[in-house]
Order: sequence, then structure tokens, then C-alpha cells
Amino acid sequence: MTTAIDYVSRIPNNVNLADDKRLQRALEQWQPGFLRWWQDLGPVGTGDMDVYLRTAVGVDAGGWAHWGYVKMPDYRWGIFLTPHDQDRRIAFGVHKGEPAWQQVPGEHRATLRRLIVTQGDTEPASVEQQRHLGQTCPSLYDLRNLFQVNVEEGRHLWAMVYLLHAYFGRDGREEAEAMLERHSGDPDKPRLLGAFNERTPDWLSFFMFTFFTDRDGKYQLASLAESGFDPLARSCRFMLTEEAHHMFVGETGVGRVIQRACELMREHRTDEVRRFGGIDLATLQKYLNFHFSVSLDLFGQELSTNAANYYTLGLKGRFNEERIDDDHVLEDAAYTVTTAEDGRIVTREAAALTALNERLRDDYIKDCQRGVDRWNKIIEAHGIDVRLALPHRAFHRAIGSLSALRVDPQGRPLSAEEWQRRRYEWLPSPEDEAYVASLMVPVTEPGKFAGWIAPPAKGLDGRPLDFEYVRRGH
Ligand code: BYC
Ligand code: FE
Ligand code: FE
Repeated sequence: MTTAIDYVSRIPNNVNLADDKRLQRALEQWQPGFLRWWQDLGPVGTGDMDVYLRTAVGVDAGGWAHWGYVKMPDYRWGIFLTPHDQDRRIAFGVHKGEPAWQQVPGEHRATLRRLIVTQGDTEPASVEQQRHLGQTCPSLYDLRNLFQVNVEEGRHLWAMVYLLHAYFGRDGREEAEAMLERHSGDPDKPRLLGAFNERTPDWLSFFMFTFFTDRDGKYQLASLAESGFDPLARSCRFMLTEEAHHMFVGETGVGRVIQRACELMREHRTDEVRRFGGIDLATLQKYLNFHFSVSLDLFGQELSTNAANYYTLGLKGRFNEERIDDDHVLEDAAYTVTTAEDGRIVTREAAALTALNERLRDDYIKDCQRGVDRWNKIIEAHGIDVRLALPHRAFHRAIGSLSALRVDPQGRPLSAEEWQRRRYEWLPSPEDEAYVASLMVPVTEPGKFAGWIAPPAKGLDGRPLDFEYVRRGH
């Protein structure tokens, strides 16, 4: 298997697609439907835009990116897997030590298909959620970043669709069709997971989404990158290299909003920066609470036999499985979980296997906390003593046993009545959303930035901030 990417074919790839005419034809038949979907539900009003995008030219570490202007409908979505490792072995579960599978074992077919479909479904969902944002960009720099994220999520859909077509026969092809039929927020055919049916109406939501929800992507992809099914593992490994940029967009995006808020606080000696066109830290905290809690739901139930089975069967591992020092079977191991029992939050030991969703959620929370700490450094550097914080994991949950509870961000229990009355102290209220919406006025002059967000520290690909990252009508 080669690692060079073939850009001559209609579908760029490094899987020797040209050698498998049936598969190539099947994917070429799916392609027009994808392009129609991009036209109908992808970024609005971008047909005449030239976007300075990064495109993968090789899958090896280091040299994979090529930068240049691209009209987005002409973006070369393709199929890229990290190089094949002949010696790769399954690292966990009952098949530990056996060679990784190059085909789908018959008995795991339905389960693997379900995991791949769930993963794949999130990718176009996020593009749908973000489709109107281009019309209210705070700068050309940000506009480019949005589109970079969008085209890569489109490619992540291709990655999963390739697996469905190549390894799952007829039902795989049907699932690939269905990826373009479910839509974010559609009451009849919604996307599969909760967070992907929420709205992303403004850029603050977008930055929070790419920080919190794309980070779920990082953790889920890393777990699937351990899969015994080698083509899935190799697909996810390459997707992870792209994911890093999405989280960069989120972290620096929120960081720049914080920076601007702090500058205004200092300048005007007040926390109430709305009067000066900023987004106050209290509002930022509410958006953070919302996106964190909705993203925690994406890890599933605290105790899950699904998760135990995925692991035992060698389909989905832990984050950094190979770096963990234990038996990688977990038959007798225990893990501490936080659940709800009799209406109260309790911490107790559970079988490590059934607690795997919770373990991944813990890894995720730690990673989020590191990001919040970096945001707080920005606030601290301005000599302001407010701090942002992650809410308690039981706050505003919809999945898992904790969803039965109503708690405040510190985890203190609330009655249903109190929750109803006070929830907008902690979550964005219609007024908060209306205020943020009022700031969403497009800024499209090179080098200019909207007043509610600070410019980034530097441009992309060594370009200056006033570089024309997106141009029209060329
Ligand atoms: N919403 O045993 P459990 C990304 C269902 S993000 C609705 O805990 P499991 C991206 C569940 O299906 C990464 N339903 O489930 C980010 C199950 O249904 P059944 C996406 C939910 O399977 C930004 C039932 O509840 N990738 O890439 O252990 C932009 C029992 O739950 C939800 C993946 O998710 C929910 N949130 O865990 C673009 C990886 N949670 O069996 C892209 C693949 C649970 O009762 N997916 N349910 O009918 C998985 O590994 C697992 O499906 C999950 C759920 C971790 C999501
Ligand atoms: Fe993705
Ligand atoms: Fe992403």
C-alpha cells in the first residue's frame, strides 16, 4: 500500500482506489450526492469565494500540508489513511496480541458498522450546524478557519463512507446514503447524537463548539485509532492530525474573546463590558457551561455494557491504550465512577470494563481543564481576579444516570422548580443570545477584526494578519 496521495483520480486517495474498480465506481456514485449535500447544506454563499486552505498532500508526519487558494466546491475531498504497518497487533481485549484485522470479522460486523456510522454522522452534522456562520465572520482570518474546519469535517465523512463502502457491502452503501439524509436538528431525521442537533448560531458558540465538541472528537477518534480493525484505526489516526487544528481554532477563538473582554474591563474599569461592545466574562462562563455539559453527554452512560463489549472484542480501546501500564484486558480491574443513586451524586467503585465511557470522559475533562487554565492565565495577566471554571459533571446532563438530577454548576442539588427559575443564571438566556447575536456583524476587510474579539497573535502559514485569507470574485 502506497502513502503518496493520488490527486489525478476523481477521488484523491492513498488506498490504490484505481486497483479496485467496483469500489471506485461505488464511491464515484456517492460523490455527486455528497457535492449536492455540500451545495444545499454546506457553508452558505461561498460559491465565488477563493479560500486560502491547507490540503493534505501526503500522510507522513511533517510534510502533509499544501497551502493555496481553493474554491470550496472544488476542494479535493479524498480518502487518506496513515501508512500500513504490517506488524500491527491488537493491543487490548480478548484478541490482544493477535494481528490487527484487515477485514471485518463477521461476528463484529454489526457493532463495527454502528460505531463507524455514529462517528461518520457527526461530521456532516457539524458542517450543517455551522453553515450560516460565514455570513457574520469577525475577520477574514476567522472566516478561513471556519471553512478549513468545514472542509475537513467533510473529509472525515468521506473517511467513514470509504470504510462503509469498502468493507460493509450493501448495508454499508445504504448507511453511506443515510449519512446525507439525516440532518442536524431535523425533527423527522435528526443526527444521531444530541450535541449535533443543537444550533451553532453565533461565533462564540462556534469557538466553544470547536473547543469542547471537537475535543470529544479527539478522544473518540483516539479510542477508535486503537481498534483491532486496522483500516478504521488508520483512518482515525489521520483524522486526528486534522482535529488538532479544530481545537486550536476553538481555544484561541475563546481566548481572543476573553482577551478583548479583559482589555475593555481594564480600560473602562468595569465588568459590564457589553456597553463597550465586548462579551463579558459572565456570559462567556454561561456559554462554556452549555457546551461543556452538552459535550459530556457524548461519552454515553457512566456504566455501559456497550463500552465493555467494544473493548473486550477489540473494537474500541482507551485513550493512549498502548501507553497505559496494565493488563489491557481489565477482567478484574475496578474504576471509580460518579453516578446518581437515589437522587444523589455518589462516587463508587465499578468494574473497569463497564466504566470505560466514564474513564474516557475523565480523560476528556482533564484536557478541558488544561485549556480553561490557559484561558484563566489571560485573565490573570490583566490583573483581573475573575476565573472561568468547568461546571460539575452532573450539571445540565441529558445522558447517563446523572441526567436524572438537577444541580447547579457546583454540583449542589436543586428542586425542579428552582432549576426552572434559576437556569439562566448558568446557561445562556434568550437575552444573552440576542446580545451575542447583535455583535455578529461581518468584518471582511483584510486585517480588520470585530470589536468583540482580539486579533490572533499571528497569521497562518507565516502570512501577516492583513493577508487576504478569503477573496471574492477571482
Ligand atoms: N446522544 O451504552 P451507552 C466528532 C445512546 S465527535 C444520543 O453509553 P455507548 C466531531 C447510545 O447510542 C465524536 N444517544 O452507549 C466533533 C445507546 O443507544 P442504544 C463522535 C446517546 O455506545 C465535532 C444508549 O444511549 N464519535 O467526531 O457506550 C465536529 C446507551 O448508551 C448518546 C463517537 O461518538 C448521546 N450523546 O456510547 C465534528 C464514536 N450517548 O444502544 C465531529 C463512536 C449514548 O440503547 N460512538 N446514547 O440504542 C461511540 O463510541 C458510542 O456510540 C458513544 C455512546 C460513546 C457515542
Ligand atoms: Fe471530524
Ligand atoms: Fe473536528
